[in-house]
Amino acid sequence: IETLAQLEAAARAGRVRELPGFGEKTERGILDSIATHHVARQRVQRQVAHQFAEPLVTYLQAMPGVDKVVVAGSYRRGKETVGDLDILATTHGESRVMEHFVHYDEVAQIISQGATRATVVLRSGLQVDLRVVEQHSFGAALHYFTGSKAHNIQLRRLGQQRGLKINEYGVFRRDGQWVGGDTEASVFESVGLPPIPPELREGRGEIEAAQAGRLPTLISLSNLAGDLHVHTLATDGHATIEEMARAAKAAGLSYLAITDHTRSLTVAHGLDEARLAQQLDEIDRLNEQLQGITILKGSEVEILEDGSLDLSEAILARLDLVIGGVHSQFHLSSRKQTLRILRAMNSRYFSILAHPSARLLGERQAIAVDMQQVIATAHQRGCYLELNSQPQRLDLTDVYSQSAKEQGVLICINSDGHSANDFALLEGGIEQARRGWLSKEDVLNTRPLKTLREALRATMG
Ligand code: DGT
Ligand code: CA
Ligand code: CA
Repeated sequence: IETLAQLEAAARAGRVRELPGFGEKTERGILDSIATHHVARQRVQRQVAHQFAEPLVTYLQAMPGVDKVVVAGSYRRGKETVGDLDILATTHGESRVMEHFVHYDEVAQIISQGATRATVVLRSGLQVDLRVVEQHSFGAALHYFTGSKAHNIQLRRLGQQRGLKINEYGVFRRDGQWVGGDTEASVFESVGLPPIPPELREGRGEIEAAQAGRLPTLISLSNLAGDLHVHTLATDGHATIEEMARAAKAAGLSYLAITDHTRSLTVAHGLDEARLAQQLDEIDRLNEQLQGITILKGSEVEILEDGSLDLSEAILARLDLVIGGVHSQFHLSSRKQTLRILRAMNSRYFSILAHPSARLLGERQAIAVDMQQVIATAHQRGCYLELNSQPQRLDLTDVYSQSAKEQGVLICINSDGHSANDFALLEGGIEQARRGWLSKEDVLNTRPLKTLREALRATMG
């Protein structure tokens, strides 16, 4: 046995316990360690990291002598997955925050522990760094450890051009004189820039945009007027249409499209034309009863392997919108997959391309599709691309959202909700939209109902 994979295979096959000096318990121990090792090396979904970060921050903040506690790194930049958590804290007096940190109940392993820095691994496998920094360095440290590395390098270069040294301790003149770094804003100000939102700090043009006074006003959750992709009990959802509508209203939305799956997606009890027609009647009934929320008629139509849609034009014509998605045949060649999707988008009734890459984080790679062609087709055809808020999807991704925006293609941020609580997921979609430089204007479902209806009608027939 020479590799970890071979060891794992042998332990799984029960061959380790047969060795002299090894038993079943050792074998199980080996398998557990390997599993932990795998988890520790994997990137963690943002939402999962959030579940571990929040209580840890609360725990640290409750410690006497602790002032600020902030999670920096990719987490603060809103990335859809994080490698580890980078926490910064400031303290006063005799704080024992490091001791407190390494004794946190969830800590499985202490990797290192010093006076101002410690690294631990939580039981979940998530690694966490804590750094205690001086108050006057807090902004510089927050900037440095928020990253990204590409952004930091660019900013440091700007500083050098002005004779300034920028590091995690502050901003310094050549003679060593401290000129800033207590706040993040002071770091940006030292190089003549306005503050750049963490979500944009990927070294993809944000510094140039800031210099030119052209940073976008990023979208926020309160800008969303509705959600155009949810499921109900009729297929794989867990709530009725009415429950979903009431929950959408409670979430501050003014319209909601019901978009259940179609017949070919048998695992989700997809609707055939007769069941969809029944649903449309029920929506008419509910719209007469409900106040303060409008239900739109939609369908998440299967894009079949040849790019045709799973329902007849006769029934599609009765809808307010058609959202088309790929849920099968993930392994087609790039040429076939791209042709398939472009053909679907060019259908007579087609409003929004659902979760364009079909990826499931940690589970399924993105399909091989030429996303630039998809964006160009959305532009020509006059349809929209979804940014799906499911934590495992979060797709369209940041780079393509930015590209769609540049080409004038509107994005639709949807929950793809399957239960009444799922509207909370929209926050995650908004975070990714911000990483994609999107403003309110770039997002279809920030429009009031009347404008939205016009925009959808243009895609239908
Ligand atoms: P992750 O953890 O893989 O999701 O990504 P980050 O961005 O959180 O990266 P991480 O944890 O390695 O480091 C946190 C931040 O610290 C990073 O975004 C920028 C800063 N940093 C780390 N290493 C370097 C470096 O070598 N140079 C510079 N300028 N900054 C660095
Ligand atoms: Ca990190
Ligand atoms: Ca780190």
